[in-house]
This record gives sequence, C-alpha cells and structure tokens, in this order.
Amino acid sequence: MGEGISDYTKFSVDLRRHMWKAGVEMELRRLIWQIAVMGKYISAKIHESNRKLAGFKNIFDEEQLDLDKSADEILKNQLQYSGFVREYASEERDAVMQIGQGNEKYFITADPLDGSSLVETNLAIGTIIGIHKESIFAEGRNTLVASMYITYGPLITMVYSAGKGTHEFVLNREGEYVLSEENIQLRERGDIYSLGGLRREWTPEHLKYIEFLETEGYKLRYSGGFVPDINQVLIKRGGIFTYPALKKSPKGKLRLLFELQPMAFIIEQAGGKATDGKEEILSIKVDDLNQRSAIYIGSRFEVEKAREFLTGR
Ligand code: AFP
Repeated sequence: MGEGISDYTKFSVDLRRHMWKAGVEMELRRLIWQIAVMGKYISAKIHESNRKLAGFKNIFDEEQLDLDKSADEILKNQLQYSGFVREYASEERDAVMQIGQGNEKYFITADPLDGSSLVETNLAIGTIIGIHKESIFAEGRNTLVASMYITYGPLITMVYSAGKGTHEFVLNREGEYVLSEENIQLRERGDIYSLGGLRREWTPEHLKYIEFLETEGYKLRYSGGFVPDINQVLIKRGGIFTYPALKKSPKGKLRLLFELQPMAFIIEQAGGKATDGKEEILSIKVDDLNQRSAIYIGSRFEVEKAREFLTGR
C-alpha cells in the first residue's frame, strides 16, 4: 500500500499517547483529552451556525443560544460528568459553578469561545482553558497545573502544557488530534508585534515602547482574536502580544483568569514570558472572577524591554 491516510495515522503520535509518554498524571490526561474532544463539538456548532441565525430564533421557533453560550453549555455538561472537576468558572457565567461532588481534584476556568465577534468575519477564534488544583483565587503559579487552547481556523489545532513543555496537535480528517509540534521553544527575540487598544488611549510609556519596536522593524500582526494572535507568536517562535493599560481602563481589557493566566502558562513553558509590564502574570493574586490586567506576552527580549520602558529601569 502507498502513502495513504492509514499509513499517516499509523506513524503519527496522538494526544493520549503523547501525554502518557510525557508522564502526565492519569486524571489530568483524561481531562485534557475530554476537553480536546469537546473542541470538535464546539467546532461543529460554529459550522452549523449561520450569522443570520445566531442569536435569533431558529426554524423551530426556539430561542437559539449565542455561539459562546452554546460552547459554554457543551463544556459544562461534559465536565460535570467527567468525575475530575470540582468547580467550573466560565467567562460566560457570573459565578463559579460547583459541578462535582466536592472531592474532585481540579478546578476549571474557561473562555469557551474567545473572539466570538470574529465569527461573522470568518477569522479564527478559540477556546481557552485553565486547569487548577485547590482553588482559582490565588497566584496562577501556585494553582495552575495545565492549560490548553483550541483554535478554530482553516485547521483545528490544540496546544497544551501540563508543565512538561508546550505542544501542538492538529485534528486530522479522521478526528484524531495528532502531534504537529513538540516542545515548542520561542526564540529570545522575535520580529512580530500584536497590539490591542486605541493608540490615543495608550500611556506615554507604552507609546514609546511601541515606537521602539517600530524603529526595530517589527511587523504588525493583529487579528483581534487573542487565541490566534497568541498562536501566531508561538508558532512563529517569537514576537510580542500586548493589550496594555489604557488611560480610561488602567487594568486593560483582558481577563486574568480566563485569558491571561492560561496563555502565560503555555508561553512560559515555551521559554517565553508574560507580565503586566512589571509583574509576572502568574504572580498576580486573583481576588475577583472578572479581574483584568494589562499584558505583555511573548519572547523574553520584548517582554523585558516593555518592563524597561514602563518602569524607566
Ligand atoms: P470578543 O470575545 O468580544 O470578540 O473579544 C475578543 C477579545 O477578548 C480578545 O480575543 C482580543 O484579543 C481582544 O478582545 C480584542 O480587543 P479589541 O477589539 O479592543 O482589539
């Protein structure tokens, strides 16, 4: 037989095998696997949705859920019966949900469909998950045991780290997540920058930092979707994403628990850094579900430079 699909599958490393070989603890790898599978259902919802129907009534005259709410339901329903999850905190809900019996090991944070406003433009969007032990209200460095994100683009990809490097998988045509990039490592310095917030709202220090990147010849890459924008920095092996403190919102836009902590974990595991301009994202104590923070995340050089510009040291 020639080089058919079955040959490809035979030699590819699937997600479960990869986690097992990497020594990821059994419950954790089952959990990561289950969430990755949920990505297929969320992706199916995205396909089935139609921009005219989303948020409106469907043909049976029932209220149709917005896509981000559907994605949240899919995750919550699955995690509820996983047997491994005690609490579920979602960007789509006002309070933490107790979904386990009380003795489960893990606490989940989810941004079920980040960038959902990009669906109608047909740009990539994603799901972001943080997996914590003991609590979510602490410094991420003390509670996060794993993080993952799924991108819904021309390909569906899944990136995870369980504290043993950062790895990317691609969903193949047979519905298997197969390893595409193992132990991704960012370069010390990249050449792309991704910038959130209106320029007129930036602080003078941040503006000077961006001007520095511009004189250094960095190329602008910003889609408005946190997942694909971070994924670009990761897969291109370097660069910077920032959503800074703004004059009107000194804590920036993005949320610590749902967006920033999981991505900081993944980028650190890939040899990069993530700060709010001064402090490391994973050292910031979380007191509130909706706590926001400025973010500078990517290659070490660019994140360190941001600190120099912001602190004057
Ligand atoms: P939505 O989920 O409302 O589309 O917001 C996306 C997002 O939270 C994040 O994915 C982007 O990085 C950021 O907002 C983009 O914000 P701007 O629209 O202000 O550039």
